[in-house]
Amino acid sequence: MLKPRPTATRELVSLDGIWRFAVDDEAEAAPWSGPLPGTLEAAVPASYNDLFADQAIRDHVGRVWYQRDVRVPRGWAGERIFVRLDAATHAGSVYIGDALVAEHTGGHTPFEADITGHVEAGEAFRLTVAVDNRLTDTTLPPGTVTVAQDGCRAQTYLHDFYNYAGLTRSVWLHSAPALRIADVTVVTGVDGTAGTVDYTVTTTGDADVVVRVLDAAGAEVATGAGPAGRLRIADATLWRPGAPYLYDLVAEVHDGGTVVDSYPQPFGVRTVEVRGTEFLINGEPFYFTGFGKHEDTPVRGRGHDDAYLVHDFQLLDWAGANSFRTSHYPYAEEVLDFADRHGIVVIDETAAVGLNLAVTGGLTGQGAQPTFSPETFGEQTRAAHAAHLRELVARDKNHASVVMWCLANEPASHEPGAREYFEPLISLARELDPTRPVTIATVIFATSENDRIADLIDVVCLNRYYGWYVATGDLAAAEAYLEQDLRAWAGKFAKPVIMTEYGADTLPGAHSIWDAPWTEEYQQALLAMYHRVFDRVPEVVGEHVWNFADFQTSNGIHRVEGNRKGVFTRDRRPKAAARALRERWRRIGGRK
Ligand code: BDP
Repeated sequence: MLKPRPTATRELVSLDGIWRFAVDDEAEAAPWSGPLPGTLEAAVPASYNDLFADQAIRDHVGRVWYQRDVRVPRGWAGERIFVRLDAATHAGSVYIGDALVAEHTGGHTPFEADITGHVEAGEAFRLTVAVDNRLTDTTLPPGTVTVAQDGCRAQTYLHDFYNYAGLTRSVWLHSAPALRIADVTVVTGVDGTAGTVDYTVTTTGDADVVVRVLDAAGAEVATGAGPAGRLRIADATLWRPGAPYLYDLVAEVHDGGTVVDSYPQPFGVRTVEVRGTEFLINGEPFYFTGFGKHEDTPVRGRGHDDAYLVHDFQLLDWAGANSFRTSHYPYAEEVLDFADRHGIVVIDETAAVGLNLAVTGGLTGQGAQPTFSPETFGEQTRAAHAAHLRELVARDKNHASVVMWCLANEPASHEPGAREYFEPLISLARELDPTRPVTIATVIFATSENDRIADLIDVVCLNRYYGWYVATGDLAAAEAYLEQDLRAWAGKFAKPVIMTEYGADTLPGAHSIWDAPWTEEYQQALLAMYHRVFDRVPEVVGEHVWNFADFQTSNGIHRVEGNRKGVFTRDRRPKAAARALRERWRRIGGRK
């Protein structure tokens, strides 16, 4: 689905701001049919949970309502008119006046509705959105809703981060011509000093398609005609990590002498390849330094925030990080656009976190039942996973920054049924995008011996907590475990290995001369220990510390104000480990 952009033929109105808000009262049959009850208002984009000083709203399990009045610009007569939600977490239903115009499940991918038949140019309408935060065994992430005797619902889930919900990303009203560009796909290659650009443009009807490639200065460097083809950019400037360069593929629909639709798709010329135990970008070995992140900030929860976006990328640069993983769900498109423009490499992850009944909120143990079965995660979960993957690839396929798809975080890949569950999804990912490697972030219970899917993926990604959940406080034992584990994976699979999670909860201000968990010295010593081991194992091609910043979790006796494995605090102040990382990563990156 194309990201809406204002062009010569398309207009865009932001619907962000303050909306009327109400928690669902199930006795009320059709809240969308008039103004919402009560006086609450909510900010969009933001998770609603932390906005109000009301525990009942924060803990609410079910639907909430957002509503505002919208006026269609008067010049839009004759255009198609759409409402587009960048995210409704986890499910959204959209009403124009009394009419239901769209329903969508999946809290981290966009959806839109053509509302042309429901609105008039120059007229106002009532826009109401129901947002449902419930997680079940067929949502991603999965969860369970229980109902207590008093009728109150409670939500549990198999991941530690807090279940923030609401209109967490921007909402748009946009126009486009009836005969228009529906989708653009760009795949690039390098041929000597030239860049090759394989493009496909789909349209809503029979149309003459013309494409032009503009360089960053706006000069035309290649042209073509027809819905698909290969263009060549002579002396192309490549998109490189740390040295990004973007072109625009301007797709046009021509009718006689007139341009009836025009859409610019930014792209970078670059290649990605896994060869042997190397991860190559533009044919050169790439070593990932960076973090697993979260979309998580005070007050806004999971809501997208441009100020934090800019600041987080500044901190990545400060720390010498060249990459991050969108753990544990697709991030806002603004984040990937920013990564494209600033040369930060992204491992793009689905929302499939928690397909593992043996892990509950960071505490580990054997699950009571098998993870993959018709009664637990079966066909329906997989169908939801496949649908989500299709939406993710459709949304993110043109981002130069995205170099790999991560299909799941810490699934029970060692349990029976894992192969049957994942094999079709891995094939689907390759079919949807033959150009990018595929991975899965592997849980500590999955060893090189018992894992059932690692041969199917391109890069072995490991989440390991030696020195924290295992061998707590014993870095010597942890070092031995880690090295043995890494060498076993590298030896068996002969693939590149990335440590996609390693870290220690750390309370800023806690200090000790001993190896004492929770202290700033311990976080630093633990990371240094991992780095010594990485430097001894040649197959290791990357290190992503868990986590960039502290983040909110559900309540639990093993969490003190959330997960504290951040190298930065939740308000982005550095812990002691930050400077040590900066020193190492800037050295690796050839900077000082
Ligand atoms: C890993 C999960 C991550 C958690 C982390 C932790 O992938 O989401 O936050 O453990 O417990 O298992 O800190």
